[in-house]
Amino acid sequence: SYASRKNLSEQVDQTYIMVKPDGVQRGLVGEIISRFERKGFKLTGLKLFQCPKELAEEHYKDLKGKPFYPTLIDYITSGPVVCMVWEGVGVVASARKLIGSTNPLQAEPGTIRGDLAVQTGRNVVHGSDSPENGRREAALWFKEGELCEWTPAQAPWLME
Ligand code: IDP
Ligand code: MG
Repeated sequence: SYASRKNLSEQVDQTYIMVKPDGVQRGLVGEIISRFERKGFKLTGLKLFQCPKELAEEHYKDLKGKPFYPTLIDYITSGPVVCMVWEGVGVVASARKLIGSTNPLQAEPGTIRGDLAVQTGRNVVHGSDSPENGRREAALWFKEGELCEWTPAQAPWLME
């Protein structure tokens, strides 16, 4: 049942989703949030935020050394981003499917990048690539106390 499953917190993953500066500038915040909301995942963190360079570098530390790394850091710090944490069973992989391929020209229609973007360097949204990175990134972008523990009223209508 939902009541017993919700206590098995090890089944519930966290993913860090971010509307990048191009998504904010293009007025796509509502559209992007709406796709995760309609799917049925639980929002536990949300803020508009100007990312400092040090945080962008920590977030993308695995890409340090790539030719596009300096412009990636400039891009992510070029204006406000919308930071989110979404939770649910299987949320990390499912969110990556909703987002689509890194290169928007290869992303399937129906995905966020497939519908709303054309270039890898302006691909409007970030999503964590593993449950481990989901937790790491949620903790990196949000302070303790910024995330909300709550039970959406729709929960029993989403999960039997
Ligand atoms: P992902 O965002 O789909 O997980 P990653 O390979 O983790 O893709 O790369 C992180 C971000 O770095 C991408 O979303 C994109 O903004 C940027 N990026 C990756 N590859 C390139 C590239 O070849 N040119 C420009 N930007 C890139
Ligand atoms: Mg990635």
